[in-house]
Amino acid sequence: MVNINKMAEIVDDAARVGKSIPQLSNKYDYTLEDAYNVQAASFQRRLARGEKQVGMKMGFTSRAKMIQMGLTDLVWGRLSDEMLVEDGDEINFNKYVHPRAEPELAFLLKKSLEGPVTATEALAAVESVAPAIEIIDSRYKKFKFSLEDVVADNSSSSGFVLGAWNKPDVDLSNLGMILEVNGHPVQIGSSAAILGHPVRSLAHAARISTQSGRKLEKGWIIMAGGATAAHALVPGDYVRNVVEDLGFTGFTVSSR
Ligand code: 0L1
Ligand code: MG
Repeated sequence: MVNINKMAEIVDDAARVGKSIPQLSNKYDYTLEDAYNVQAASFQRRLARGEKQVGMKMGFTSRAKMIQMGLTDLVWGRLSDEMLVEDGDEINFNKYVHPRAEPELAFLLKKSLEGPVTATEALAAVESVAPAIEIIDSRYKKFKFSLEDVVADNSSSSGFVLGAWNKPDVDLSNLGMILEVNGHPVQIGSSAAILGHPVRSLAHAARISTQSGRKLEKGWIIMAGGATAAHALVPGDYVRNVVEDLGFTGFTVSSR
């Protein structure tokens, strides 16, 4: 028997204190629809604690990510204001289970976006675009999960870092993206790896979010998804995502 609220409590507690849990699918037989309901209920617990939804993340948008995790479906998750890590700030490794970083692009919306929309219509709703890093942190032991498990766990969403906002008049189709740790490239990719063009990811986000009952809101931030595989973090790392024509953003991992 699927108990959405109980499952939501389990993943939310694990995320709140940064502890690992067994996969929910070891104990519960549940569908993808149930998994998104668990995600919604778990995010509701964040809202009840005073957090605010500020956007949405798209996941598994590149082949490299799909291959790394062995899953092939797009997933999405919800972003709260509490997940924002200021550009140049420090994160405490001990608050995470096993954090990883992904080089991404983020879109800021100047108007709401209701799907389905074309990529051109999606781009017309963009106020600005920024180099970004997603900090993912699966709450499951050894970063192993089924599609349902990862969706229930807010698609591993944990933090996001944003660089300076740029006008969206740059050609976003094939920008070089380098994820560096302590000045050394650890992942090299292109914005083209994000569904062929990152604006496609935004159009998918509008469609999926609308289908699930909420359009994308004006002022929301949409994380387009990783352009490369994710990189595992350790204390002492200074992580940067450098994006051609857009600039860079970064953060430090401490163990305090
Ligand atoms: O691309 C992504 O952000 C996917 C996140 C979920 C899977 C993972 O934890 O790697
Ligand atoms: Mg991501």
